Amino acid sequence: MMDQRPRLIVVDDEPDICEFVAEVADIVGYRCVALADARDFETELKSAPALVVLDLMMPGYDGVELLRAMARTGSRAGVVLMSGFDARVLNTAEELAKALGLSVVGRFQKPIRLAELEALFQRQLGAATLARAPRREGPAVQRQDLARALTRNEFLLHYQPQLDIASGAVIGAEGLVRWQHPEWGLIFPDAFIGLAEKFGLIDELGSHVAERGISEFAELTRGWGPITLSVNVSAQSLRDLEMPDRLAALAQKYGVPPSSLLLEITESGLVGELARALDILARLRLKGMQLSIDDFGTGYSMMEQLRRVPANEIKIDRSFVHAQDHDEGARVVVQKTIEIGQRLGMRVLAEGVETPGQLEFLRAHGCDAAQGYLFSRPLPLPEFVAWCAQRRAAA
Ligand code: G
Ligand code: G
Ligand code: MN
Repeated sequence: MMDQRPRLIVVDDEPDICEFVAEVADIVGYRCVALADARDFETELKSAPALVVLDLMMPGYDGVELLRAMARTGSRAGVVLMSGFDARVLNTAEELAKALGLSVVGRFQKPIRLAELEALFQRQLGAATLARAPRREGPAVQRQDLARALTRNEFLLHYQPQLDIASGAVIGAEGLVRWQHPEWGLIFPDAFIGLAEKFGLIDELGSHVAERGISEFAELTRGWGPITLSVNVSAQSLRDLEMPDRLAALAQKYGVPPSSLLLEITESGLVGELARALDILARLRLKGMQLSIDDFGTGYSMMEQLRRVPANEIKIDRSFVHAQDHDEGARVVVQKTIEIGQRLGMRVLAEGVETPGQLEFLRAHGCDAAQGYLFSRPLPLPEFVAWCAQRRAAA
């Protein structure tokens, strides 16, 4: 039988890297071709790979030539760039690839972390499978697909740990929804949240996610002491006046203190009917739940958000956390956000922390908490349980 798995090509002159990438790709579900020598690259491109992972700098050849070859042959593969050089080289290569009409889906500075690579491959695999799903006209996912998935209970949560920076203790987790489709495999939220909103199914999906999260979390953390569960709230659900009562009832049903629930709100939640959104936010707090401002710093007015949302936590957007390495502006935003948040009595959490350097910077500026691939990618429940157990045993 033909191997139906999407193909992935990795090109790197370091055999260890090739092997590492190939192993991760295989576990996630790709058929991988590893090339230590770039001469065979164009031949391999003919097999229409879904992903191409490229080292930018190889003896006698460079990644830029390979990018040109991809453009010349009209390749539609997602490109993942790797480099041992600093971030600026990657920036330039990424700009070039985009200018050539290629789609850059990831970039890595060596050393490459397993968690990051695995997360990227999984996400792309879901997208590749959806793109190839036998489809009618119209959007890849239709209302009936989502409605059926709700009745079949196909939405589940992956959990990503959140750590106290000073003590290293696990203080919470963010629950992130995934759709486990029986044929298409694991699908990430970018591919269906917007559609659920459009089809008017987002409130129902939100309730599903909340119930699943709260019940699993209650079971999991029994006897652990205080730990919080964060869930993302769609901007649209800030029009759903029943939401605070529904969440409070769920907390009660599963014996979870409402204060262990953190609802993550983004700025877009405040652009609709403001009075209604504020009514809902106020009542969530009055019922004992906590609020977190997600993606902080990316909105048009941070001050306005801080004034309006009775938040307990600010999550610094990962773009600022990453740019910290090479962008003074980003460093200032991070420092000032920590300062302002703490002055206003909020906890400040940095998201998307990927390197020890980023963590050190955050620690040096007194940031409270962190979340990111440096610690763990979002994990399926059993793996999250194992991760926490190991972490607690090591402490
Ligand atoms: O989980 P990922 O790893 O892919 O998340 C991508 C985006 O999807 C994030 O911006 C996150 O806020 C959003 N998201 C994840 N889970 C949920 C959810 O349960 N509800 C809503 N509305 N958005 C979610
Ligand atoms: O804030 P929001 O809910 O948008 O963020 C959640 C998203 O961030 C999810 O897609 C999750 O998989 C992703 N994510 C979590 N940790 C990291 C990280 O360290 N780096 C990057 N690039 N993404 C991360
Ligand atoms: Mn979030």
